[in-house]
Amino acid sequence: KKDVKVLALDFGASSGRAIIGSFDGEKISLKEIHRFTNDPVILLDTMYWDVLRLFHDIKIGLIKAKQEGEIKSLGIDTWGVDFGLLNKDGKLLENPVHYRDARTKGMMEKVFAKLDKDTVYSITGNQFMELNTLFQLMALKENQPELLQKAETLLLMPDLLNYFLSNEKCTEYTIASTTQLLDAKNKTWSSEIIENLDLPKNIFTKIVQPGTKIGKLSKQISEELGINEIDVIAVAGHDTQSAMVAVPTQEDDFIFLSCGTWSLLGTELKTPIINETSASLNITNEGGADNKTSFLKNIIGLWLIQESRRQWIREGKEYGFGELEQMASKVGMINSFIDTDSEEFIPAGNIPKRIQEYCKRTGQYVPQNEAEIVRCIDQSLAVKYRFALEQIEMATGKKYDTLNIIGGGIQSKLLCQLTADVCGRKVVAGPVEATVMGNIALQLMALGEIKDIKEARKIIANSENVTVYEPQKDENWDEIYKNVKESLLC
Ligand code: LRH
Repeated sequence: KKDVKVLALDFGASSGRAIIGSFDGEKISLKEIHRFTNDPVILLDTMYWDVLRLFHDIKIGLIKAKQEGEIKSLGIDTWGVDFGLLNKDGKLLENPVHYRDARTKGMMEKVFAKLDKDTVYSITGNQFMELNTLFQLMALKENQPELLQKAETLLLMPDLLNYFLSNEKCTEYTIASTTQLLDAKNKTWSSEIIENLDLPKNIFTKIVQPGTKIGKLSKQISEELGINEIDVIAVAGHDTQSAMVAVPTQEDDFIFLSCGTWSLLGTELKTPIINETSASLNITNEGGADNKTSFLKNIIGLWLIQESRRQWIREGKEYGFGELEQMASKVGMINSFIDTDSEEFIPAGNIPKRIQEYCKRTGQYVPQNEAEIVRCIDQSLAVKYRFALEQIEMATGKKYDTLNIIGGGIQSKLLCQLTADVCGRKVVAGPVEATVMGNIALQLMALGEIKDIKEARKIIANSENVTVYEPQKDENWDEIYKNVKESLLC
């Protein structure tokens, strides 16, 4: 049997990992060789990504990979929207800033004063979120114009890390589509947006499709680490889109929920839907692999639990995620729901306190302890998933009976079951390492080992077990959903 090995480097907002994928012609098996936390650093008044530390962890991953036999290539995926700026010598001008930094406050209005909201949506088809690259660049224009003047190149996070490894500067298409600067139909940078906002046009690099071999590991790094100059492949640089490749289905029409720090719920389309309905529902069109479009809602996701956990650690109480879910499943239904995407939950800080204040303000039962807070988050996410699902159905005119959940969030059985119950649909959960699986499959496609995405999905379905959750009717979820929707979500 054959044994082709590639290295996936997957960076989430809370942790990263280096995983070797081995393909024997039928199945992909994974071996995690390095896992590390991704800890943003607040310095003075700015929240940064610790990009040097992340690059150091790539190097550790590469060193550990040496023990695994011949590796053909590597691929990197990260979260969306964030970037680094390079000067004329190709050096980093400033540490990349975290999308949760407050610099984008009020920047939407500033952008819309120059180019109206409808035009921006009709070009990009992107959901408006203050954290999008467009609004981050507006913040730079307003407050650090000298930085933009000095910038010769803008590289989004996966492209920046690819550049550090290979010296090649380019922008991968799926990550470009998270910026709100891309023309969704032409798949090119939008000169209309760039010119109207007076952004420096020259900083944007050429766009390459996922699956492109962009270069080799640089001589300098291969000498430093004592490894071969393997291929550096642009996978779907946007983690959500690498994950999409791993949805274990052979259907053309399906609903997915990519469940990690963020929850991305939507469907896959051949071409973007950009019309009045999608605009009024603020649904995003994101570029995917294989020229597909992901038509989805960005929902705040497990960030609420991750950041609550950090808060409890700050208070001297350290719980594991599994432990928190166990505690929450013992609580049973409580009369406390939040709109998970309410503004106050975006910045880092004391999320449990903000949840309690929200429940008090809206006249509901106030969760009293860690277990009840997690229960409230899981119930509220499940309600938000149904809300998003209905919006996607409204905009596509289709009905979907199964929800495919992929990513780390499926480790919470409580969340999967609640989602099935509240949505009244069957949930198929898996694979847990969807992003890594997709990243690996895209490398194998670039190497000519896998034919296309359909084959990749079949191989991945063959490689991983899924868990099915049937909707239970132990609560009157239709009624509860209707009440929460009317009082909190509309
Ligand atoms: C998820 C994600 C999501 C958003 C956010 C910034 O990791 O990529 O799709 O773009 O991060």
